[in-house]
Amino acid sequence: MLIGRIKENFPSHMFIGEESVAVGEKCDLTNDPTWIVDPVDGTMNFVHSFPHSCIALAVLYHKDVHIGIIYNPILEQMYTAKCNQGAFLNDKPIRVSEETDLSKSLVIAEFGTNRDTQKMESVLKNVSALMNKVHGLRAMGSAALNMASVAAGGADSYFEFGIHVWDIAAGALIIKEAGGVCLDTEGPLDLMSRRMICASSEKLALQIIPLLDQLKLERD
Ligand code: LIP
Repeated sequence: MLIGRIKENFPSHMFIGEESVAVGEKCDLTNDPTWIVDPVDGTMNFVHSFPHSCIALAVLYHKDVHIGIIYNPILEQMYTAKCNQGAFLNDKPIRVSEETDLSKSLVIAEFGTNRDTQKMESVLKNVSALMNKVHGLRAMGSAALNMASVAAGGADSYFEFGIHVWDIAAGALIIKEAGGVCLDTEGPLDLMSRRMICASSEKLALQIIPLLDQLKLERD
């Protein structure tokens, strides 16, 4: 529905959508104006009526995110950002926390939904590597809302191996506009690399990265 309505107004634009890729469409990020759509992020939560799922939408041009929107329709929370114009929750400005000390940080270490043995072992290694080094660990089941929580200062960092471009594109801009950082665990952010860490500061992200198991995954 979203893609159909947007196409009526922008017929030449490109689209990448979780559901479109699931039915065989290409996941090809070019320099063209591209809308990246995840109609339901946190699907497992949605199925269980756990009110932590959302719609995530990003608009990219030359592979840079220019607009990011994450909307939780259950709790009526709308996170938005435009490039160089700040980040907002329901039109009120948001900002990342000022925490830079890992031992005082609330870190989101998402489990994911893949039950592949290597993936599950990697998740457990990361949880056990971090458990006694952080103030608290969380996993709430929506990549986009996890990023929104870091942007709004409710959590200090979130990382995951196995996410897709539609899970993180909108959040990447919202985090940046809220003053935080979003990185690949092996360098600058790469939206297609299937791994990402975001944090209130680079200083905090760089304390977490060396503790993580670098799971190798096929790119989007
Ligand atoms: C899911 C995420 C979840 C993450 C999974 C998956 P879906 O998205 O939001 O937090 O752990 O890797 O990407 O499938 O619900 O859109």
